[in-house]
Amino acid sequence: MRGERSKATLYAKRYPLYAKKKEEMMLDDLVISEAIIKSFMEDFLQSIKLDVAIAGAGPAGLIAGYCLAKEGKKVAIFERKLSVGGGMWGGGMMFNKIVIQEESKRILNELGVRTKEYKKGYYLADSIEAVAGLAFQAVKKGVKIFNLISVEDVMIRGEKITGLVLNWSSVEMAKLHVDPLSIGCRVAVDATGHDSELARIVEKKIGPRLKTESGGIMGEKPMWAEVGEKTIVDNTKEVYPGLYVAGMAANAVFGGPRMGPIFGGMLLSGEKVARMISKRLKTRTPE
Ligand code: 48F
Repeated sequence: MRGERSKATLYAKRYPLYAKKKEEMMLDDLVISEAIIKSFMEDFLQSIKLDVAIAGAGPAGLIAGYCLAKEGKKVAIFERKLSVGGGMWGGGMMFNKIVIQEESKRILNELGVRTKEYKKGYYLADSIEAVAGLAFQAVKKGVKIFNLISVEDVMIRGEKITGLVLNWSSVEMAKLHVDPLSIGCRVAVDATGHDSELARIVEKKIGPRLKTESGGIMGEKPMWAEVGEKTIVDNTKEVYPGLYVAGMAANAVFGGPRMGPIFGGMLLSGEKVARMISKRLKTRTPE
């Protein structure tokens, strides 16, 4: 009480214009800090053992997380950047509109994102609205998104992915020599986009043992929307025991073309990977 009184007196002296009446609540900077630290730590600890760990909060990772959470799975997404949404914000060449096809329109509409027919079979959406809708609905369904955290390695036990190895992106950017921390998962998803970073890590660490034709990463092919949008769904699958690829990472790993600012395939790929994983987790005993 004495401390509170002297704080109030000091405040009144320094900032007479803003000094509040005694009965008004005063904001305590330390309470703000404590609230943030405690709540973050609780979330992080809750995520130390997951059903599904997703690397990358682009459109494919976000929709995969949303669909898995809808099925009651404990899922977290780790995103390197400050913002989620990956390559969706910028539409095509910074014209912030995206195009989607008939089959994937229902996914955006389920999230409350508006779509407008441009020509038969082509729909437009505002890229900002699309990212906001994806992120908001994923979080509301129970997906925990950790931004500013990069996946820098994987854990492999008995020829199966059992977890992801994480570090602050700032540590990575500053090239600081700081050891990471690990989280466990029954299944992991590489939704890191063009760089297919998780599959790349597996290839680098244990050799060409991916489920691709060459055993290694086949590499993304030149732009071709028609083919890219089809192959991305076919290429969404398990690439190493316990590791699935979704979104652009799927085409990068299995050698499909890129497709530019048409995003229907990303959404269908995220939805497909969630369906495959849900089925797998239902039929197998906890690993
Ligand atoms: O690149 P990104 O949007 O991948 P996507 O969900 O969608 C691809 C489209 O945006 C576009 C396209 C459409 O035709 O081709 O490129 O497949 O999102 C990938 C996210 O993963 C993050 C990255 O910052 C981005 O937000 N990411 C990449 N590597 C890591 C990572 C990592 N090692 N750890 C954590 N996040």
